[in-house]
Amino acid sequence: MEDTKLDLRAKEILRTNDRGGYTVPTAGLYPYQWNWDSAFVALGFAAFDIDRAWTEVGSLLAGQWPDGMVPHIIFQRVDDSYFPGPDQWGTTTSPPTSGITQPPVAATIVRRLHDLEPAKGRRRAEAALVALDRWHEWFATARDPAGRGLVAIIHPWESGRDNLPDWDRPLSFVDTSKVGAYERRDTQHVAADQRPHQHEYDRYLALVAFGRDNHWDPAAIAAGSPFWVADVGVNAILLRAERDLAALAGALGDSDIADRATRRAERLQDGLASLWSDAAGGYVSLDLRREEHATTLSAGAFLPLYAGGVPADRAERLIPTLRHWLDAVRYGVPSFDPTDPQFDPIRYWRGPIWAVVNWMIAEGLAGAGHADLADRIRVDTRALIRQSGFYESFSPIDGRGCGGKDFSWTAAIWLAMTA
Ligand code: 9YW
Repeated sequence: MEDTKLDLRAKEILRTNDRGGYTVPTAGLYPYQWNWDSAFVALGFAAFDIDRAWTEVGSLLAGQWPDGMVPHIIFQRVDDSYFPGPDQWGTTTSPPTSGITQPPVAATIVRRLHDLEPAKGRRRAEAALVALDRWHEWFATARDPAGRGLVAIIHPWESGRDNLPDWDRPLSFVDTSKVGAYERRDTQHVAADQRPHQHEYDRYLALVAFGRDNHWDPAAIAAGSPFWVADVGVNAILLRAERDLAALAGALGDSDIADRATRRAERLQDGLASLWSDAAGGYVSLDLRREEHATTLSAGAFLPLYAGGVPADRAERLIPTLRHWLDAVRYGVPSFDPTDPQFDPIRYWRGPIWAVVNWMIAEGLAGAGHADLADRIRVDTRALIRQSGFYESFSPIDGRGCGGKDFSWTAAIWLAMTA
């Protein structure tokens, strides 16, 4: 298909997945509103309908909990085609939500929406600014009670990179003996070899039960969650989001929020530095219960470049690694080290390429003075979509589309990379 037709198709996918003020990631597989999907969807809508982009941000932030958390799923309209649904989460909001969060990319996108048309977006940017500051403050307190500059995730789903090999070891300590019988829905929509394994799902559900049994109380979760890990992706995305929030607050004249975001960013900058592993040759996640760094690199290793502030000697190690990865596959960027035996080109976050991750890595590379590599990644992303369509993810080996089709955030990134 020609690019102009793909532009139209991308817009059509966003319109079709729009359920009235919020957008589902894809029909069937994911029938609700997901947190970071909605943020990227807003970026996509911004290319042709800025009002609709702000509406997406508004419906996402309307799901914010009283304590500041913005949930990972908002169950806007109950739909049995997805499991686990509202009953398993046992939350008490209306509409119901899950009990966990997702990568906080929203502030970065909101800053962009504001900057596109500052006068027009002012009122909605001011409303979003307050909600985003509360969410980031929740991260700093609920997820970093010791103040070490690293926020913890309590579930692999919070990383947005569900079955990354990084979680295998921390998950191995999760007790599944009380997980009863259940029926997975994901494998009814997508081939099982492109989805997490059953033993992972059992652990995902055990962690949902832990949170539900503790009424999603942040203190109880911080004290006892069997999974308490500093994901390099979430920490880098949050650091970038804090910097963008500070800039947005500055533009809107809110010095209190600008100061708070700047202070939180400084703390995160120190924390992120501690995720560097000389042995792995890059930034990796850290199991905070056992003080164990992950031993292999994922695409998350490059996200500190997107956060900004990576020291030159570390950047000088990351860039050749990225080039080496790109030499090992046909398309970049694989979600996991393609030279590692755990790499699997079609199994979800253990190898496939994700357009949204490519967007962040390309932004980071461009900002760090590597325009050539940023361009290469944007070219690859667009080539994948031209070859296979708007899939959820893509094989780095042959470019085939994996997971769900007509996927909102893939359409959004097509539009964002064209604009
Ligand atoms: C699930 C919606 C979500 C993404 C996540 C992705 C997947 C849901 O889909 O999680 O049921 O596994 O891993 O990043 O937000 O697109």
